[in-house]
Amino acid sequence: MKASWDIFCSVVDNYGDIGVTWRLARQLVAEHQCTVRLWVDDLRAFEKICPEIDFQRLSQYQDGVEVRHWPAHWQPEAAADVVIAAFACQLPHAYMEAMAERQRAPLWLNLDYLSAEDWVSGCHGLPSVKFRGVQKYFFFPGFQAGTGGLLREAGLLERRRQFQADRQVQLDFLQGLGVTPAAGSRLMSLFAYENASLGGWLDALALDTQQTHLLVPEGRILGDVQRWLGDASLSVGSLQIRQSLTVQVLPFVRQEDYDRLLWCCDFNAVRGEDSFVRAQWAGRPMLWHIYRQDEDIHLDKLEAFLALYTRTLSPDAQAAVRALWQAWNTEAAMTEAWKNLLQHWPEVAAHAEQWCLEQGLQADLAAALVQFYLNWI
Ligand code: TRH
Repeated sequence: MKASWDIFCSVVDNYGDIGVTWRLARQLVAEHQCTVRLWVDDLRAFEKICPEIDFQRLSQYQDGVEVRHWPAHWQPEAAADVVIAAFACQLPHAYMEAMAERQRAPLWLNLDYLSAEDWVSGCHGLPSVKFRGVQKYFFFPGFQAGTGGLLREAGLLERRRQFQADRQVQLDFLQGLGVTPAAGSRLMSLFAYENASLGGWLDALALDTQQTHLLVPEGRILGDVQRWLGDASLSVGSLQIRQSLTVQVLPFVRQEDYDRLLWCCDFNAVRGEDSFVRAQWAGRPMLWHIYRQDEDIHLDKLEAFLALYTRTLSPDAQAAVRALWQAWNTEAAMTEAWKNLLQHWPEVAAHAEQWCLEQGLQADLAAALVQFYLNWI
């Protein structure tokens, strides 16, 4: 009998928590034939990335996953063989009791945040706390050997390459979103938190000799885009042109379409955790807006990733990527940093594909979880 899995997702803010757990749940069902319940406390956030979700239903099936609303008042439920608390969320006490009462204790894991820091491989898989004899373990995603790897569905990179090799398929997809990029223009996507340095970047794009078509899914950066354009009415569907720059606001699309959007673009600005990984699978140059944490500890995470990501670039290209990412994440001037990156474009573009290939050689996170369970039993 295949193992049963319970994945608990508490939506703190934004879409990363549900984005990651939904991807994982689907993959465990589709590729490992697991029985999966995904417990989510905010189905409205879920609906944004998967429009089929009916936020009023307590229980529903989507892609073979049993999606359960995680209620404020927990009703008794039998515990599964494997229990995943995503991003250190606190399980209902009664559920923990149910875990302890099982004849055979479940495997209990905390699926942690993604980080490229060195300590991650040393902590991955270590025991954490115990509850009435049930041991919890740390499970860390990561970029290096010894970590739990990254979420990557089977055949993802092949599908991405086929899509990128077919210009017509891309144009049809973009047309479905109401996007018609001018021939020869640079297509870019922008998904970010509020960022005071956006204006300087948009200035550089507007004054560039090459045309840019910038696609902005609705969200937190929109206020900064509005301010730069001087158009407070900017909303989904709006298209504005300033010199060489066309800015178009897109609706928030379903997760699969967001992937396709990333695959279409020559450059992707992404944020958080899940879109950051998806941009890497797109194999295109990118810019990461990291989720801000207290005492600036996110800057150490940024540095750790940059060190790993840029290590095979030439010193000049390395400095250019580093300067751009640091400016974006410290809200410093972007104009010169962007112009400098353009000087190294061919190298940075080739490197994005190379990095994707290298990361694609690792075991993916769902497979690593299943293996961890098999080793544990
Ligand atoms: O939304 P985020 O900022 O989530 C963040 C991070 O995960 C962060 O680490 C976490 O601590 C915080 O939430 C609470 O960024 P992220 O991780 O990229 O998640 C966005 C999800 O939304 C991702 O699954 C992609 C998806 N998405 C769509 O499905 N459609 C869209 O149009 C867009 C722009 C995104």
